[in-house]
Amino acid sequence: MNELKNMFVEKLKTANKLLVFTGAGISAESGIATFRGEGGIWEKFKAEELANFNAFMSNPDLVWEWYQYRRKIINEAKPNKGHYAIAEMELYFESVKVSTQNVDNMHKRAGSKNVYELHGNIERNYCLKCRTFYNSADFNFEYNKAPKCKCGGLIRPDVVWFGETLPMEEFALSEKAASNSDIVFVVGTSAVVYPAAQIPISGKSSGAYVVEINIEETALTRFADYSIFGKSGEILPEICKLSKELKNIC
Ligand code: BJW
Ligand code: ZN
Repeated sequence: MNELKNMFVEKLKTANKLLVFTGAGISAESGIATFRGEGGIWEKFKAEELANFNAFMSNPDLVWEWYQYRRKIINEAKPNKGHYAIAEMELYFESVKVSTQNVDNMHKRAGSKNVYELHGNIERNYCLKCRTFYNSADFNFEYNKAPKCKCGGLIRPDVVWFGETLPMEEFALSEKAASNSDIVFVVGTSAVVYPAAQIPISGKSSGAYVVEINIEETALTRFADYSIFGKSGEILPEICKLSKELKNIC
């Protein structure tokens, strides 16, 4: 165990480029529920019922209400120590990129500069018919009625549902960052949803050292070079502090 820790410290000391790949668990300590597992939002709602296009077309108001409910929680939430630690790491490394499956904006709000949003952003919406974009903050959308565009088309959240393709550029840049990184941190994700879960694996195949931070074992654990079990809001600030010491930045 100590050998693994020593190896991690050595890797951190010499690393220049980092990719931090995140999932819902990093925002759990901000009070935003995860998708799966205990306390997950999908204990109450089935994923298939809500996060896919057919569900939206057959019951747009129900799916819309689910997003409005989550938007309210996200808007009232604040980034936590884990998000801030990632943003601070930019001071200690040549490059720190964040590839997130989350739609909650927390990394940008914490100050991270290079954020790739793989599954969209809950603040944005667009019209299915004419593709006009609508930011939730600029419109007083109803809570439980899916809104219509001025052209008459239905407005949907700009997020990636099951069966839909990920934004090509964000995915390609994440894959590139994974392959170019010295360390890929994988934080708070069950790593079961593809193709996003492919990103740390691509990093590993290109020689990156993969460090997982999670409260429990995941589908990624067997690929990780080093797993740290604990809350990301506690572990990431420790790694950030250690990085500062190792890089001799006072
Ligand atoms: C902590 C913590 C703390 C808690 N500290 N840790 C069969 C096999 C393989 C693939 C497929 C298959 N059948 C279908 C597919 C494809 C499908 C897929 O992967 N399905 C699997 C579930 C089986 N993928 C897709 O459909 C994707 N598109 C695609 O493949 O396109 C190609 C294609 C096109 C057309 C036809 C066919 C193929 C799209 C996937 C989109 C996922 N969208 C969602 C919703 C986004 C919008 C929204 O937010 O509403 O994205 S689903 C949901 O899961 C969300 C998340 O980003 C994503 C991942 O979840 P995440 O982040 O890992 O969260 P959790 O809850 O799972 O885990 C939380 C973790 O945190 C846990 O490990 C905890 O322990 C930990 N934790 N507290 C640290 N304090
Ligand atoms: Zn329209």
